[in-house]
Amino acid sequence: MSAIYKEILKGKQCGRKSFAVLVDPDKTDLEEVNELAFAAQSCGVDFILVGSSILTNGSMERCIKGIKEFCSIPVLLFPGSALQVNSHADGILYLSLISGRNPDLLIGKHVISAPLVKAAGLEVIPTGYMLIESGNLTTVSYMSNTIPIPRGKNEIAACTAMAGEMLGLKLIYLEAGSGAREVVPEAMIRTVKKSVDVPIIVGGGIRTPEQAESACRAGADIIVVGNALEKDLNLMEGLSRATHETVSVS
Ligand code: 1GP
Repeated sequence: MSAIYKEILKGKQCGRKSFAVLVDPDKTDLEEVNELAFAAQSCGVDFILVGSSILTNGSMERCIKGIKEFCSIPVLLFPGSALQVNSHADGILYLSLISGRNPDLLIGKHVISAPLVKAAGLEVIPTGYMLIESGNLTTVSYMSNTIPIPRGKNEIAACTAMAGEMLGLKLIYLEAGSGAREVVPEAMIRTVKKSVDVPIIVGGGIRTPEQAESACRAGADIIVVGNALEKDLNLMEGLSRATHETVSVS
């Protein structure tokens, strides 16, 4: 089994929660990337995700190199398109947007990106990506042309995650969307957690240690934060600590 996924599974098996930072190459200049990587190392961040729904003037390669210069944390691509595949990362969350019914994001883009991913020699982690309604229209929902799962529909979320697991996906990512007004509901995380054995990632709109802790208690194995840290890097220590100190009660 591949090294990064093995670590994720090990964490889940011993109830250790992981904290991941999302870096948007478009919104972060090189100096900020260096600073973030340095802080991530000292705050015990487990993974750094790099990617964005849309990339205008940023460079994946420059961003990944800027991270690796200042820390030894595994870098995972979190790609918004095949253009974001880059061999300087350690692995890729190979996303299938299973909450949506856009065939391009279920298989079309994969057909295009597969040879690039293979040539890049990345560790591939097949991930069921599920958008959850979060109070506002998010970039990812608009760009993917898909409707998120309604907040109260825990059973739909659970069945979607189960189907993803049965299709062989190794992670389930519950996504409220970058900068979401409302985070993924705890009850939904709890229901999904009971329905699948694969690790669960939760992200979108998490701004406080309390929110990270609640998501972990509900059953998240990995917490992802991007936006809040772009605004204030000092939040990293508290978010990382809250994640690492929390255990699931479900
Ligand atoms: C977005 O889940 C990630 O894809 C992180 O969201 O930027 O809102 O923290 P935020």
